[in-house]
Amino acid sequence: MPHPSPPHPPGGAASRRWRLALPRGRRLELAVDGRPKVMGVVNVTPDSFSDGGRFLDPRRAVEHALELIEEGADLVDLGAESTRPGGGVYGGGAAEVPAALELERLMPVLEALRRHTDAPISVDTRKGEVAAAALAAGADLINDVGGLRDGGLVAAVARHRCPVVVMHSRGDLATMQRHIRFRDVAGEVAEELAAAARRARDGGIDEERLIFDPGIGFGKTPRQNLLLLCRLAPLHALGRPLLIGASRKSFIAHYSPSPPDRRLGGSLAAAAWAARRGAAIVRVHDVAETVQFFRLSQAIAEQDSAIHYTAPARRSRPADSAPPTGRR
Ligand code: HH2
Repeated sequence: MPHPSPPHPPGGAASRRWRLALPRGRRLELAVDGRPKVMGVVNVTPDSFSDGGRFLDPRRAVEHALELIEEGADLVDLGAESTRPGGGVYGGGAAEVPAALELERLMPVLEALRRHTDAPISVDTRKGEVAAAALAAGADLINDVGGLRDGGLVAAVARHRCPVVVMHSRGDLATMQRHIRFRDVAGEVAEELAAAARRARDGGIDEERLIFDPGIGFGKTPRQNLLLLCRLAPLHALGRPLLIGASRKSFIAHYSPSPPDRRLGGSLAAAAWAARRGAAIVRVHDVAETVQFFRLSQAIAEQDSAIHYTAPARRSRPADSAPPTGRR
């Protein structure tokens, strides 16, 4: 008798879809379906933890962003300030960058990239002044690792009616890895993101513009990062799409010592768990490899569900143990 399918791993989130409106009438379709959208990282910084200095030249940064789109990135994330936390396993934190310098690095890249592509462009910033200028220059969404603590940023997002990634973190970058205390990390992160959602609502941002992110590596121990990847249910209960950014982060090296540019295996393992637990977007440095990973995972899964598995036979010699009639 045919068996419907072999047991799939437990813990998959219920399937859901969202259509987020982008500026100029475009849309970003997101879903919980095991195949997250891939956000490619472009750091226009001298000091980012994994690619600092590589794309500080605006031409190189634009070329790199276009390469990532060519490789299959669904959206790109431009950042002009490193947000590497200080303390713990992370060493010294990144230096805080004044808005004027962040804009000086960002704007030539954003403006040129906007002329070359219609792909969604996200800008990774914590500052209202930078968010407002970026949105006026054609950015499609804001990625705020500050969790909507800057009133100017909230106002800019509300005015432009664009999506915003609201990432969880506590305290400031310099100290967040030093005083880490959670009793129930996923539950508390979800509660604090719900508080950010209230700040959004009070500042005039519609709920349907929010994307939540637990902030892997931001004020969390390596084990807490694993716990978050395993248990996204309290964040799903907020009812919005989730983004996970685990790519090349230091917790990978905690379990498998390696420099940032040798953490692809760990990054893919984390992306796979994020997908399995229902992330709608993964933020990654290695776009081609991540896209290939998800395409193959999906192809294997589809093949797997097309196979008619047979129940263990009750006869003394089951049919599928008969000697092969041809070469295998
Ligand atoms: N991580 C980093 C930066 N921005 N944004 C979101 N939403 N989620 C993240 O996990 C996240 C983020 C850190 O990575 P990177 O940009 O490569 O490094 P740096 O901050 O040193 O530039």
